[in-house]
Amino acid sequence: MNYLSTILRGLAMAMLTLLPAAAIHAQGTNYDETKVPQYTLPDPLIMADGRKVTDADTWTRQRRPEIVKLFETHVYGRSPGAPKDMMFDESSIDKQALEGKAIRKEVTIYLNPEGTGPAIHLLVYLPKKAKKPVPTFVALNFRGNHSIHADPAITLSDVWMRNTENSGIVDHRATEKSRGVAASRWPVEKILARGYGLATIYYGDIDPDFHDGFQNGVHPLYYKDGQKAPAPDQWASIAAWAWGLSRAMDYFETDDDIDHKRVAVLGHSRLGKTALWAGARDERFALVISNNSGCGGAALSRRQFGETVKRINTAFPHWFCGNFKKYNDRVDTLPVDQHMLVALVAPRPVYVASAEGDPWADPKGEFLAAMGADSVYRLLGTDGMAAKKMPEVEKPISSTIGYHIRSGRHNVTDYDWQCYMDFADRHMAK
Ligand code: GTR
Repeated sequence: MNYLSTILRGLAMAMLTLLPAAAIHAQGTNYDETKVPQYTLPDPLIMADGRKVTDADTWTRQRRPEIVKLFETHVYGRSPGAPKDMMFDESSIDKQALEGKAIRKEVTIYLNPEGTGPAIHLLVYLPKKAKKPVPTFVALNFRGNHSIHADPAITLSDVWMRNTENSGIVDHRATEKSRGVAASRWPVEKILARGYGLATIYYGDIDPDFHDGFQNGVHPLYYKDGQKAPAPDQWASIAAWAWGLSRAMDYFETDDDIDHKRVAVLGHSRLGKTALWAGARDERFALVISNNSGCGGAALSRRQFGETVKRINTAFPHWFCGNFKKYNDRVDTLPVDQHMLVALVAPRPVYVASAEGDPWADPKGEFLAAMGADSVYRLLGTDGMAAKKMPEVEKPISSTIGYHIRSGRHNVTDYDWQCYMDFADRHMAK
């Protein structure tokens, strides 16, 4: 009974906070462990032609690219490379931000020299007292850069955003009242005090999160003559957001204050799915963190517990590539499952986090996907995941594959951040 009420409370809260009406569902959702279908996961160490991968070189040269391609073709879609002539405009730098504790930079990333198409606004905070380039967390945000901190000097976003309650968003645009509305998820001062930088972009700068047939956002910049929408194996929104994170990395490589070899990419929920795909594709990210990413993120699709592939493709037709829809009613035929996404991060440290009151994201499925990457991590000479079964609440596992489940609902909390920074201290040493 207790568990049930935690589940119900968690669900209700999750729906109330972020979700558009279309995402309110639950009917027919399976939350019963005994009703999880029998399934066999594809083995990350068996090539499509049946050969067994027994050495690191074969993984790196053959199997890894094969799996990347499978995810591109069937799940997220192929993305273009980096634009040739990007421009970085450091539009503001304040060396006395946050009462002298921080350096704040705002950088606009233009995707071509004409500055046409979306402009991506990157907000960076660095610890003022750093003597050398700082390791940095980068994460997309849901409600605009100005929402992560009440700092009045952050430029207010002026692009489309979802009307969410109590966020000061009026007619899909941020207002002064939106400042700091998401601050509880972004412990900026604590991050800086521990010697890390923090960089963030509003995800809607890259592609607004509604289905318009891919007319806004970055997709049209890459259409061939006459093309009106991505092909079924080309990028949709999650792949575009992940691509945007790589553009932030392009900028970090030019900024001497940031240690671009020690950048951790992090994301929550749909942006956790995005962080995993970004980290899987772009090996410049040194560490990858998935916070409550669920279906299409860290959770195994084959379990069909909580949100399913069919449900996500129906509620959010623009998130995954066209081909992913083919698996709505036959996830067992997917050539990949999400443990292979986690495995693509190997041997770099990866952290998967769940919340007890977030059954929609299938905590157990998230744990099993993290564990399912263990064989690859070990093949590559790391300690993989130092657990065979799901740990108790708030007992983090801090091997190269990290994991925790905490109490509470679908959210990003100080506890999560504390675990991520401990994990980064350990695996991305300063
Ligand atoms: C939900 C969706 C989840 C998760 C969440 C979020 O509606 O079903 O997969 O991504 O949104 O991003 O907050």
